[in-house]
Formats: sequence, C-alpha cells, structure tokens
Amino acid sequence: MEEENIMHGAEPRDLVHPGSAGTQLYRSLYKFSYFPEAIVDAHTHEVISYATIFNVSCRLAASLEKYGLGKEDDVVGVCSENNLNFFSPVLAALYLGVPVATSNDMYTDGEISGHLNISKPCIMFCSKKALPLILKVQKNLHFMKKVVVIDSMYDMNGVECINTFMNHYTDHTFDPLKFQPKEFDPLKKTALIMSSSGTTGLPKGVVLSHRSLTIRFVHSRDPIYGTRTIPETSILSLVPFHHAFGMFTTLSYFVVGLRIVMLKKFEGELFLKTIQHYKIPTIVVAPPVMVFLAKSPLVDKYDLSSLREVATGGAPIGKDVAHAVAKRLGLSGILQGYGLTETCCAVVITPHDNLRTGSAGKVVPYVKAKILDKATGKALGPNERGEICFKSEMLMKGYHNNPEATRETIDEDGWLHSGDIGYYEEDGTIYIVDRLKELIKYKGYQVAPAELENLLLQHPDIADAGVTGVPDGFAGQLPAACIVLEPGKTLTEKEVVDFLAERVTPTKYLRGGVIFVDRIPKGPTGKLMRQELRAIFAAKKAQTSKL
Ligand code: M24
Repeated sequence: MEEENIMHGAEPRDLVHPGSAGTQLYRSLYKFSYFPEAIVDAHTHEVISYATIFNVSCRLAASLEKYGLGKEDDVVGVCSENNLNFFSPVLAALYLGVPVATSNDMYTDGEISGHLNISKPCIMFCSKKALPLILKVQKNLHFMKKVVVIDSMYDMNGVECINTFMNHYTDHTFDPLKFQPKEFDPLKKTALIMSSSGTTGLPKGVVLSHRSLTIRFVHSRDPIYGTRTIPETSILSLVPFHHAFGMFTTLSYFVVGLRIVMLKKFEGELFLKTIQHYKIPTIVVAPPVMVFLAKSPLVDKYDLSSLREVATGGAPIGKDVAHAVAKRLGLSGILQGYGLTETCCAVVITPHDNLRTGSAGKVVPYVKAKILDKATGKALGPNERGEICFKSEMLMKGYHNNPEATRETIDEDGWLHSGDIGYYEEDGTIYIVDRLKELIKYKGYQVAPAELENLLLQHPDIADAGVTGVPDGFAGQLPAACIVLEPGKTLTEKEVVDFLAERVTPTKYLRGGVIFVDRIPKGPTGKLMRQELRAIFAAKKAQTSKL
C-alpha cells in the first residue's frame, strides 16, 4: 500500500521515448536540420545550424568509435565555457552510450584535478580558452590520454582540433544518415556524470541515466510544463552548459527545435541589447539576473516588448523580486523551476495554467514527491514544513563510485532526500522555504563548505575553520568563514580571503567575510554545527548595523 500524502506529477501528455537519449536527440537534430540556426553566440553573432550539429556530432561519434572509445570505464570529458561547439562531443558520446562528464572552465588547476579524478575521462574536449588549464593538469592525470580542441579550425600547441581528429578516422564525405546511434537499456546506461556536493561533504559525481534525459525531454515538450515558444523561436539562455541547469534545459531545446541565443556570461547592457536585437520571447536566467531586471535603470533603455516568458531557478528568489519583474515587463507571472543536479533537471515547475509567482510550482509528470517529517519519518500533509523528497526514474542512479554517499541521499525505498525544506498547499503548489543541507549557493553556483574548509586548513597558521553562507540580496548567499588561529599566530581577514582566492574559482571567494573565533561550534560527535556558524555571522551583522 502506498504511503499517504504523496504528490504525484500530472499525467504526462506525451509518453517517454522508450530508447536512448542519443537516439531521440539524433532524430530531433535531423528533423530540424532544415532550420539554419540552432545556437547563436550573442557576443559575436556567429551561428551553428541544426544540420552542422547533426553532421559533426555523427561524424565525431563514428570517429570516436574507430579511435577505440567504448570500453567499460571510458568517459568523455568536456571543459568549456558556453560555446557553439560545446554540444558536439556531448551528443557524440550520447549516441555511443559513453558517459560524459563536464567541468567548469573557471576552475583552478587544483579544483579541476580533484574534479577530474572523480570521473576520470580518457579523452577531453576543451575550448581554446580552457586548453592551457587542461594541458597543465594532464601531466598528472594519467587516465586522460587525449585532448581535442572544439572551437579551433587548426591544431593548437600540438593538440588536435576536432577536424584533424575526425580526419584521422572518417573522411569528409561521411554520411551522417548512414550512422545510427547505439541502442541499450536507457535505465542502466549512464548518460552524464555531473558535479554536485549533495547534502554534505566534497563534490561528487552525479550519475544520470539516458532515461533521466528522456523524461526531461517529456517535460520540455509538455504544453503546461515546457516552454511555450514553438520551433524556430528564440530562447536566450544565460545558464552555464557545464551545470545541470544549463545542460538539461539546452539539450531539451534541441528536442523542440528552438533557436538558442547564448551568452557566455552576464553583462547587463549586452543581455538587454540581445533581447531587443533578437526579439527574444523567452529567457532562462539565475535569480541575480532577476534582481537586475527588477531594479536596474538600464532596463528602461531597451525595448523588451518581445518578452513573453521569464523562467528562473537554481536558487531561491524573493516573491517581491518575482512580482517586480513581472510587473515591469508586463507579464502575468514568472516561471519558476526547482531542481537539483541529483534530479537531472527541474522536478517542480510552475504550470502555465497556474503561474503562482513566488512558488516553485508543481511536481512534473513521471515524478513523485513528499514532505518528510524528519522526526517521525512520516509524509506530512498540506501546509506543514519538512524535507522535500523525490522518487522517479528521472533521478540519479547514485554518486559515481561512492555507495556510502548514495545511501545517505537515496533511502532504501528509493526516495531521494533533497536537503531542502518546503511545504505544499492543498492543490499541490510547492514552496521552498529553507535549506537544511550544507550547500551554499552563490548566484546559483554550488559552493561546498567542506571543500573550502579543507583548503583553509592547509594554511599553517589556521588551526580550524568553518564555512557557511551569509544571506545576500543579489547573490543569494556569500561564502563566509570562521577561523581559529594557531596559538601565537596572527592573520588579517584579507590574508585569509587572498589565501583562498589563489586556490579556487571566483564563485567560491569569501565575499561574506571572515570572523576570527576561539573555537568552531561542534556537536558531541565532532560534527560542525552550521546553524551556530550562521548565528555568529547574523550577530556580527546585527552589531554592525547598530553602529
Ligand atoms: P544544484 N528555489 C529555491 N532553491 C532552489 C531552487 C528554487 N527554485 N532551485 C534550486 N534550488 C537550490 O546546483 C536548492 O537548495 C540546480 O540548482 C538545478 C539543477 C537542474 C535544473 O542544481 C537545491 O537543493 C535546475 C536547477 C533548474 N532550475 O530551474 C529550472 N531548472 C527550470 C526553470 C524553469 O545541484 C539546490 O539549489 C523551467 C525549466 C527548468 F528546468 C540544487 O542545486
């Protein structure tokens, strides 16, 4: 008998594709190959067509197969900023059923080495920009046998570009229609290994199956939960492709045949100019861009009347901000999605027929949810707060080679514990109200406190460290540290901030500040008490605002 108080996603309006995600993407790219613009680079106005993506991804897949890819533990790595060529290796690997692992191109060498040691890609596709970083770390990563540059017409520093690589194994008369993606059990085969620190500890590899993707594709085609823009219309995406939010939304745009207008990073004027120039009807942005849209005087300088749909997610957004954006842009509401890397993409989305601005939305088709009372283990009814848990074939299979962390996140009954606190109203509308887990989100980017604590402890004058997020109206949260110094040692706040800044990507800088304390609050088992850390920063803020 099923438990009480389980929320079921709406009846799907379309069935999940029974085969692999690679096959579905192959068919969609072919179907839309008449359409000249798949991705547009808003910085340069360069374009890649559906036909080119189809041709290159098929030829690359055939070349990779001849190269010998496809052994048991083979993984394809991709390290690049948002780029017109980003998806060719991703699609090629999906056609072959070889897992893909993506990396943030902004990582430092220490961060990327740690990250690549999880998924261990044997071949790495990187952008020109990321090449120096990859070459620097390749010397110590013996599993990474080959590097290929995705966005250069020529070989660089002895590293092959994608054309040279393909020319070794296939010739330019290659016919993509003679190539067929492989078929296999989509539930068993890994499609992607994405990075997330989960509820606790260091970043881990999130293993998502081909079925995870094909369920996401059902949502993108759904008239109530998908984007309402029809094939060939433009969607402006500002989310990084290497992150689950950017990866799975963008792959699903290929399935519905949209023109994806892409920005590598947020620049206010360029963002607004792009909406005006391309007459964009739909944008997908992280919450800080919503704050910009609500408050910046620049917004009034541009014609944004083409906008019909503004979608956000990845971190909490204030109800006031959402309402202000809707009002300023003359929209009936804001589309929100809530998801975790561990759930592949959004598992809660505001339905078009009931845009309750400020809510995260309703559970999507093929997904079940419940609000767990941690004390009793029971599923709570409407308007009661607890941990939000999910069950679906869309969710991760587990963390790569980490059964212990997997067990801590997915319980024996298959429920994934999100580490977020929420509640639902009688009609199933869900609100996210707090985060129980350690994770800090800076502008929607993950920051794992444990990772920063380990680095801070490498400083000879630091005896102990505790990291938490302090609230910030624009970025959501700012990483901040409490530091215990070794006896007799002195350090300034700037010295601590700079020490960390040399070792991590800018999203992890200690922008929330540093407080020197006598001891880090810990429980009887030595577990760091993060609520108390948060309280130390809240008290400091209260004190400063009194002055
Ligand atoms: P990851 N409200 C509050 N907190 C949120 C949130 C929200 N709406 N969304 C995420 N979080 C926080 O880095 C929670 O603490 C993502 O953020 C992620 C991954 C895939 C897709 O993962 C949560 O535990 C998406 C987000 C996504 N967001 O919106 C949409 N997709 C979306 C929107 C409209 O692991 C943690 O961040 C339409 C379609 C969409 F897909 C997870 O952080």
